[in-house]
Amino acid sequence: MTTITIATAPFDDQKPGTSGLRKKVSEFSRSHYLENFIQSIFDALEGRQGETLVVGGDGRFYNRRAIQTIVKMASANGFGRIIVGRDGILSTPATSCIIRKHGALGGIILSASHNPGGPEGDFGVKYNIANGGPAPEQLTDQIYARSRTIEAYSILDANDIDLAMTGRTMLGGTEVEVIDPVADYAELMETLFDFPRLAVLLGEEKFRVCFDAMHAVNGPYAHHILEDRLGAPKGTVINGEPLPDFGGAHPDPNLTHAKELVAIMNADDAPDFGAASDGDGDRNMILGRRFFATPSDSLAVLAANAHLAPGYVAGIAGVARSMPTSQAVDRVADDMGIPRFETPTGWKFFGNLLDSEKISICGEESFGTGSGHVREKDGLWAVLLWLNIMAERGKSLEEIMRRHWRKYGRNYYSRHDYEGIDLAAAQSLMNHLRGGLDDIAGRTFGNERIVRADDFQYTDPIDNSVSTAQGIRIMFEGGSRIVFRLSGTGTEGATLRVYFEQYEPDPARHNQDTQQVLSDLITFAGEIANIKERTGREAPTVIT
Ligand code: VG1
Ligand code: CO
Repeated sequence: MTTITIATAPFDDQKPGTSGLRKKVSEFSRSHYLENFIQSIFDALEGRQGETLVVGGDGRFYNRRAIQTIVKMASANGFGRIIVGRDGILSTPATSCIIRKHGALGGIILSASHNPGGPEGDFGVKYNIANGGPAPEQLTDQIYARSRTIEAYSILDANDIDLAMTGRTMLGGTEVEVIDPVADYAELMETLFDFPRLAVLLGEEKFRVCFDAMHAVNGPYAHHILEDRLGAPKGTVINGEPLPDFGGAHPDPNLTHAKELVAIMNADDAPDFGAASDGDGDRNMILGRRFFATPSDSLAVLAANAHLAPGYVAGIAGVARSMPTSQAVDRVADDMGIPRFETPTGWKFFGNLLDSEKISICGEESFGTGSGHVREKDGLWAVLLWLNIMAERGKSLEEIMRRHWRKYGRNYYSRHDYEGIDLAAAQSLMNHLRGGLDDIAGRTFGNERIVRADDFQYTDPIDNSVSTAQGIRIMFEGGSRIVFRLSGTGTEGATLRVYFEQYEPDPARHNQDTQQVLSDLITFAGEIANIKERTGREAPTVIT
């Protein structure tokens, strides 16, 4: 087996976004495109000789092909050991767990998360560092810079490895180990949650669960943990087989895309608890019987009740949420007297806070929640924590949520997405808002005064790195907010996200329709940003 060096030329569009590099499969499968990006990652890593690299993906189209290429390149680039999930499968949280447990230098996750898959769909590459978390901005900037000057990449001239069988083989001077994708992760979950108690709950005929894996990566994890380990009846997990095109669906766990689960949970004989996760298994949607827990509310409930699970029995150190996430969790932190942090969108910003143990629980409005057990958001973890809380409380999900609102008040919350709009129009909309910030502050809207309008900027309290232009915030006296930002994960045109939040302390007013409550804010946002005129859209594509 020999290492060969192949001449290449830079692509100018390999800038990682909110969560790695995402492109259409047709772009990723162009000659040298994947190889250039992988070599750029390796070139940006110091001291990789002899180190361990974890490689896996969400099973989408092009996953296996890409893994064969990456394994041969990692060997040629001096990695001593490569750990690969069987059949190329590793969820994002499991990859984070495996990097940490096996002392790897890092890991490569092949996923475009909740974006559709298949030959016409999307593909993506994320690099995670030794703490198990997404590469911080300084590193992704270096990777991007390298991709602009790359002239060659190294790859081993070798046969493909057998991904179907677990076990070890040598590839050149590198040991390649194909592992069971679920085992390490399941073991970690068992240390965090009361498995015997969960087994009693899930084994009871009067408590039923439906978990929709959306034909994505979490199928094998959910089958193993919920059905095999905890004894939930077969059929508890639906759409449990990962498919290269996710069965033609959009593996995004929200009320729009997880239609099958939503129908099941709205039926007369609905189960007690429903959940779905996304393409790479890091997101979660939580449903009760005919009841939807918003991700922001779910985060607040998990923070307030985590101590009921064995892994968090000593209490939590602090919490963090991404800036657009509702302030519900802030009220919990203030009540508990623990610190809270507000970070830019993207899980990478939680890494330093978790490493330094300033926080234990964190989350995003985009169906992401997690804790210090790994350095990624974790869909199945959220499900198990909810179930552990429900087992201890002995109450329905809706009742737990309503009690929470009675104690803390309710943060009505919604996000409106305008997907696939013209990029130039989207940028000019944001620039226009940015330019008008000074005029916006001090204005009155209805009964509420705007107390502040700014472009969110974050200084990491650990390494003091500064991230600017993270979204326009308009903040009202009573705590209401409107946030505007452009997505950093799309692959077509631009996606405008507008986030709305309004606080309601009075329990007598906790039964209202969310869009109705927020309607004045929604109208105001449309006017202030000229959304219709600038995007040409009458209404959002997706409302969550
Ligand atoms: C979106 C979400 C963000 C999340 C990111 C990655 O980013 O808003 O909260 O961290 O996706 O999630 P953006 O830039 O499109 O708003 V995942 O599960 O797609 O890796
Ligand atoms: Co995801």
